[in-house]
Amino acid sequence: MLTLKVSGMTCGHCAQTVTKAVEAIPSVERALVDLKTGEVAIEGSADQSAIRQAIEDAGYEVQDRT
Ligand SMILES: [Cu+2]
Repeated sequence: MLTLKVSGMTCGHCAQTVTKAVEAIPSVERALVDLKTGEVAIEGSADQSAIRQAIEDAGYEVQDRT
Protein backbone atom coordinates (compact mmCIF):
# COMPACT_ATOMS: atom_id res chain seq x y z
CA MET A 1 0.00 0.00 0.00
CA LEU A 2 1.17 3.47 -0.91
CA THR A 3 0.44 6.46 1.29
CA LEU A 4 0.69 10.01 0.01
CA LYS A 5 0.30 13.27 1.86
CA VAL A 6 -2.04 15.60 0.03
CA SER A 7 -2.66 19.23 0.86
CA GLY A 8 -5.78 21.24 0.10
CA MET A 9 -8.43 18.71 1.12
CA THR A 10 -10.76 20.40 3.57
CA CYS A 11 -14.06 18.56 3.54
CA GLY A 12 -15.84 15.39 2.53
CA HIS A 13 -16.32 16.69 -0.96
CA CYS A 14 -12.58 17.14 -1.42
CA ALA A 15 -12.01 13.63 -0.08
CA GLN A 16 -14.55 12.28 -2.54
CA THR A 17 -12.98 14.13 -5.45
CA VAL A 18 -9.52 12.79 -4.66
CA THR A 19 -10.84 9.27 -4.08
CA LYS A 20 -12.62 9.24 -7.44
CA ALA A 21 -9.65 10.72 -9.28
CA VAL A 22 -7.27 8.10 -7.91
CA GLU A 23 -9.70 5.21 -8.30
CA ALA A 24 -10.17 6.20 -11.96
CA ILE A 25 -6.65 4.89 -12.61
CA PRO A 26 -7.20 1.32 -13.87
CA SER A 27 -4.56 -0.39 -11.73
CA VAL A 28 -5.70 1.26 -8.50
CA GLU A 29 -7.98 -1.01 -6.50
CA ARG A 30 -8.93 1.35 -3.74
CA ALA A 31 -8.12 4.78 -2.38
CA LEU A 32 -8.82 5.83 1.19
CA VAL A 33 -8.64 9.45 2.28
CA ASP A 34 -8.01 10.47 5.85
CA LEU A 35 -9.10 14.09 6.07
CA LYS A 36 -7.59 14.67 9.49
CA THR A 37 -4.08 13.76 8.44
CA GLY A 38 -4.40 14.64 4.75
CA GLU A 39 -3.18 11.18 3.86
CA VAL A 40 -4.37 9.11 0.95
CA ALA A 41 -3.78 5.37 1.18
CA ILE A 42 -3.76 3.60 -2.17
CA GLU A 43 -4.14 -0.11 -2.80
CA GLY A 44 -3.20 -1.48 -6.17
CA SER A 45 -0.29 -1.45 -8.55
CA ALA A 46 -0.43 1.97 -10.21
CA ASP A 47 2.83 3.82 -10.22
CA GLN A 48 3.28 6.80 -8.01
CA SER A 49 3.73 9.35 -10.77
CA ALA A 50 0.35 8.45 -12.30
CA ILE A 51 -1.31 8.80 -8.92
CA ARG A 52 0.37 12.13 -8.24
CA GLN A 53 -0.71 13.36 -11.65
CA ALA A 54 -4.33 12.34 -11.05
CA ILE A 55 -4.42 14.12 -7.68
CA GLU A 56 -2.85 17.26 -9.11
CA ASP A 57 -5.24 17.23 -12.07
CA ALA A 58 -8.09 17.12 -9.54
CA GLY A 59 -6.75 20.35 -8.05
CA TYR A 60 -4.84 19.18 -5.00
CA GLU A 61 -1.18 19.08 -4.19
CA VAL A 62 0.86 16.03 -3.32
CA GLN A 63 3.54 16.77 -0.79
CA ASP A 64 6.85 15.02 -0.79
CA ARG A 65 7.22 12.67 2.12
CA THR A 66 9.59 13.70 4.82
CU1 LIG B 1 -13.79 20.30 0.19
